[in-house]
This record gives sequence, C-alpha cells and structure tokens, in this order.
Amino acid sequence: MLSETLQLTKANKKLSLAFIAVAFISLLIGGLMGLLQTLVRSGTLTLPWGIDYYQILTVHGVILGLVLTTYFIIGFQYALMGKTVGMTVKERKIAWLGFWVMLVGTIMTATTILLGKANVLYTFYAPLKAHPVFYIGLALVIIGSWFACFVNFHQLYRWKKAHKGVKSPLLAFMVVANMILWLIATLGVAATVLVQFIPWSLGYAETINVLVSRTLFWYFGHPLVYFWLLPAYMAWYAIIPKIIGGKIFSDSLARLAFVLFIMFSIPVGFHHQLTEPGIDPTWKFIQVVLTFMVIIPSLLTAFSLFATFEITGRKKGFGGLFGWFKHLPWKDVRFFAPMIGMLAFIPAGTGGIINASHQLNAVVHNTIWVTGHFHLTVATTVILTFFGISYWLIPVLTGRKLTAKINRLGIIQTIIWTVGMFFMSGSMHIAGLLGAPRRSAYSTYSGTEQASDWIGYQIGQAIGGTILFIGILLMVYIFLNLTFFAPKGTEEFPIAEEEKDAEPTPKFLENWKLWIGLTVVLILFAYTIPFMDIIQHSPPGSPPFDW
Ligand code: HAS
Ligand code: CU
Repeated sequence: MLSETLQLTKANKKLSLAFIAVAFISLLIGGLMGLLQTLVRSGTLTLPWGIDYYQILTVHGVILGLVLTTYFIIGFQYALMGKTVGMTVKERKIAWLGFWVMLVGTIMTATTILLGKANVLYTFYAPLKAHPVFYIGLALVIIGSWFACFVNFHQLYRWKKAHKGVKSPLLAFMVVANMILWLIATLGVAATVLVQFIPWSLGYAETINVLVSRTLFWYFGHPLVYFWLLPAYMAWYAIIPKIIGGKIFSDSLARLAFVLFIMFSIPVGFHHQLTEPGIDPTWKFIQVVLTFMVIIPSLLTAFSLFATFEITGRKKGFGGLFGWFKHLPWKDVRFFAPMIGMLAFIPAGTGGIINASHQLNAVVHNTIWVTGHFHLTVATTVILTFFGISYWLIPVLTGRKLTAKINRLGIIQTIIWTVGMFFMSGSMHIAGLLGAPRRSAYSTYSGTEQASDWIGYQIGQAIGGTILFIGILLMVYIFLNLTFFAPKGTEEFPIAEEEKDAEPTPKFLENWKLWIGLTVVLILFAYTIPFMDIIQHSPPGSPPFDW
C-alpha cells in the first residue's frame, strides 16, 4: 500500500531549520580551519598569536566530523519523520530540549578547544588529555542526541499503533534504523567519556587504560561513519528517484540494506586498530571478515541505484546502451550534487576495502592516505548529498523557492567541490603511499629525501583546500539566500513512490526485535573475549600527557 504524506507544520519546520542552521555555521568555521591546515602543512603559512596547528586540527575534526554532521542529520530526519508519520506537540517539546542540551555541550566543547585547552583531535586518544569541560561538553552532545532517538522511536511507534498492520513509510523506517544504530554505538563512547575520561581529567583517577578507551572509541567510531552515510542513502533510495521522475526500485531491498547496516556496522571497530598491540590477531581477523560483510549493503545500494536510473531512463524512451545515462537531469542541482557524491563513492569505497585489508592497512595506516579516504567518503559523498538535500529542504522549511539562479550557482558549487577535492584528496592518497604521516604539522624531517618527496603533494593539498574553501563560501551564501532572501513560494518535498505492481515487502523486515537481538549477539561475539583479554592483560594505566 502506498502511504500518504503529511504537511509539515510551521513549528516543525522551525525545529528542523534550527538544527540545519547550526550545521551551516559549523561548515563555515570548520572549513576555515581546514583551509588554514592545508596552508600550514604546505609550509606557506605560520599561524599567528600562538595558535597551534593541533588546535585548528581539533576544531576542524570536531566541528565538521561531529557537530555539522549530527545537527544536519537530526534536522533532516525530523523533517522526514514529520512528513511521513507526523510529530505531536509533546514530541516537539522533547526534540527542542535535546537541541538545547546539544547546543550547550557544543559551546562548552568548542570553547575549550578555542582556548587551546583541548588539542586532542576529534578522536581524543588517551593519554592526550583535555580540559574536563571538553569531555563534559561531548557527553552533553551525545545525551542531547539521544532525545532525538527517543522522539523518532516514539513517532514511528505512535504511527504504527494508529495504523495496525500497515507497512511503515520507508523513510520513517530508515530514520529509526539509523537512530537504533546511533543509540547502540554511542553507548561505547559515552562509557569511555563518563567512566574513564571525565574522572581522569578531573584528577579523580591518576591513570587511564589506553587500550580500553581506544577500543570503546572505535566501537563507536566505525558505526559513526554509517550514521553519516545512511541519511545520504535515505536520499538516494527514496528521494532521488522522485527528482528524476522515477519510482523506488525495491522497497524490500532498501529496508534490507538498512537492517544489514545495523547488524554489521558495529562489531567491526578493530579495523581501526589493526596496528594496535594488545588485541589478539584472531579477533582482528574476525572483525575484518565482518567488515567485508558491511560492504554488501553498499553494493546492494549501488545496484539498486543503477537500476533506478536505467529503468527510469528507458521508460522515458531513451534507448541505446547509455541513452538513459545521458538523459539524467544533470542540470537539476537536487540531482547533480548527490549524483557526484555517488560517483565519488566508487573510489572512496574501494579505498575503504584497501584499508580494511590487513596487510595493506600496514602500508596506509597513520598516513595521510586515510585522510584522503575520509575526505572522499564523508566530505564528498555524504556532504554533497547533504548539499543536494539542502537545495529543496531549506526552501521547504523557509517557504521560499529554489530559483534558476541558485540552481545554477549550486551546479557551479558542486563543480568547484569536485575539482577541489580531486586535488586535495588525490594528493593525500599519493602522499600517503609515499609515507607522509597524518595528524602532523609541517616538518621537513631535517631535510630527509623521503620528506622532500611529499612537498609537491602538500602544495597540491593546499591548492585543493583553497578551491574547497571557495566552495564553502558559495554554499554558505546559498544557505543564506534560501533562508532569508529567495522569493516566497512553495517547493516540493520529493518523496518517491513504489511501483504500483511492486511485490509486497516481507513483514519480517520490520521485526525490530529480531534485528536488534541479532545485532547484540554479533557485538557480544565480536567483542566479549577480546575485551576481557584487554582488561586482564593491560599494562599499567597511563598518566596524562597534558600540553
Ligand atoms: Fe572508512 C578509516 C574501511 C566507508 C569514513 N573511514 C576511516 C576514517 C573515516 C572513515 C572518517 O578498514 C578515519 C578515522 C580516523 O580518524 O582514524 N571505510 C572502510 C570500508 C568502508 C568504509 C571497508 N569510511 C566509509 C564511509 C565513511 C568512512 C562511508 C564516511 C562516511 N575506513 C576503513 C578502514 C579505516 C577507515 C579500515 C581505518 C584506516 C586506518 O588504518 O586508520 C566501506 O563501507 C565502503 C563500501 C563502499 C563501496 C562503494 C559502493 C558504491 C556506491 C556508489 C554507487 C554509484 C552509483 C552511481 C549508483 C564498496 C554505493 C551510478 C554511476 C554510474 C556510472 C551510472
Ligand atoms: Cu571504520
């Protein structure tokens, strides 16, 4: 059965817009830091006023990786839920409470970093120590985001109760899946922050168990990247088909992909710790196998998107082997930006498969190759899709129109981003293969021959970084235009439908208890024995390394 869509109320629009506004402010601040980094690293800039390279690197990672993403995602997901299953006044009040808790936490964390009291990067690896307010702020951001989990769960629960036996709307299903993933994943980071980092930074505990903290971090840190990716997949599966004038390829396949992400994205954190001593290689191997399992839902996604594009094109009568491809709506930025994101995911995902391969990881780990990888994944695939969403979502939220002029600027913005990222991420990948380290300021390493090989690529990164910053300024201009200045009007909230004669979606796909149960089993399987091992055989804890 096709589910009808609802109207977003004014108050719901305001809620989503508040989250998205924080995301765009973050884009500007974090982007500026990124530009400065590439300039420092290429030896073209020395930071004034005693500002440290690692300070701006921490602002960059925390503000873009954690703040921008989380706020954009929660704001977007509230809009999707409001449109498909509605939002009650009570739910909205709790959602606002979550917003304020997150905002207070964000301001606390950002202030400590800007004061130079938390130069610990976004992974805050122990034994680097930050001011306690940094960790308390982070804990508040996480706790605030849990409000969004519970509101979204309640929204779907309420709808299901009122629509007994009816399949839930696809987008609501996807939002709930992403928030289940987020809730389970954040338990790990909340545990290490609350039990280990806060007491240690306050001086109640003298030492910290480094390996336990890193293991708990990566239990969260890997699913974190899918928490970023899944909202992009929501747009690819259920919104892009509408924009190109087609239908959803398969509702069941889309749901299956999301369920597989819940199950396989968590028990794989060790692929970030392959070079870490103290974890049994057998368990590293097992988690690498599970990592290869989590590639499957992305391959399913690639398959169904190709299918949607081809079927839509052929239905419109574009023949030949690639006629359907040529006639995709390339001039519509709502399609163009996410499509470039999809194309970027082909090399980005391939890089991920390389990272996950144990022997190859030994070559690339801790080199700037990894930075190149995640600028293709999160900073191209995901962010271009988020920009693509913004072109219609912000007008919907502000009651304005996406004008032809802004559409054209958006196309230019996408091209600028693609060119900038080609240079920046491309140089990072090559320099990484030549051994250039990541998370490290400018150094000539006493003029060693190997370091001199990196210089050209570091300049390549600076060129790319500068082009990207122009792209950021343009995007912020577009955001301001769509929020305050574009002409009033109504813009479509594009939600694709299934084919009328589509096979019914099997009921078991909505059996949350089953999926959560299996996820817990997989997590216990992948983590219990190695975790006990880590605790039993740990070296003495580390005192803080404070700087
Ligand atoms: Fe990753 C490190 C492995 C995906 C983000 N990753 C990182 C870090 C980040 C990150 C931030 O195993 C650094 C963390 C840090 O600070 O240390 N990654 C993977 C694997 C995947 C993967 C196997 N990563 C992502 C995504 C991210 C992300 C997604 C963000 C959003 N990653 C690793 C590993 C490391 C790592 C190791 C640790 C490295 C180290 O040593 O430290 C997979 O999920 C990738 C699967 C994807 C594919 C691509 C499918 C293609 C699609 C596009 C279809 C295109 C269409 C267009 C339809 C196989 C879906 C149509 C086109 C036409 C031509 C018509
Ligand atoms: Cu990972």
